Amino acid sequence: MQLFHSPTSPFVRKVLVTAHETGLAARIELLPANPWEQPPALTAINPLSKVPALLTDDGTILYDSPVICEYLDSLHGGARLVPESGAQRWQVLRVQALADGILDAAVLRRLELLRPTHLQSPDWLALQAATIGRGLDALEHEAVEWGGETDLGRITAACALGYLDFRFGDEQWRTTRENLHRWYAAFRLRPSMTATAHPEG
Ligand SMILES: N[C@@H](CCC(=O)N[C@@H](CS)C(=O)NCC(=O)O)C(=O)O
Repeated sequence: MQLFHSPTSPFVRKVLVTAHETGLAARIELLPANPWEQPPALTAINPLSKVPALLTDDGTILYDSPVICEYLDSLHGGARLVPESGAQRWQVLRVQALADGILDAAVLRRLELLRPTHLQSPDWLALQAATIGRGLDALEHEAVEWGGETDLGRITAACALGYLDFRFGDEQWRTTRENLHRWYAAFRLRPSMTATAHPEG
């Protein structure tokens, strides 16, 4: 399998963490891509020019990260990261959507902050920050019962928290979110997380 990859993308990291958790990491070849440059090799696979995008061994094209992660989850014989049915399935998918939404807002905020200061919109930045804050509060509620087990929702949550530390490290999301803080302190040490950490800086 070939995965269009950027080391700073939290959505790519989510796919890689999933690959490690399912024992499939060694089967994935990483193809470096800067999606913002809209490289033809990537747009030929994903017309949206977003990473992650996956080309499977039989030539099937898959995006975005929820689809790729469910595909990987269908390839292994261990416990499913997305339960196949029942209330647990919908809970896991909801947490994934929540954490993906936090990431969408965080990436938008990051992009706005990369623009020249005089072009930045304080209202837009405040809107994204508010979305992230409410999302984290909801995750804090979800995390009340989280222990050492994993699933795709928690993998996505961990990648969201890792991205906030990576890009907004001076902001104190932990201060008012004791459950998340406790849970993430342990989850971030999983081999799947340490093997996929964002680069420094
Ligand atoms: N919903 C997508 C989001 C992917 C995404 O936003 N990726 C960013 C990098 S972090 C990207 O490639 N952006 C390029 C663009 O929007 O042009 C997923 O879950 O895979």
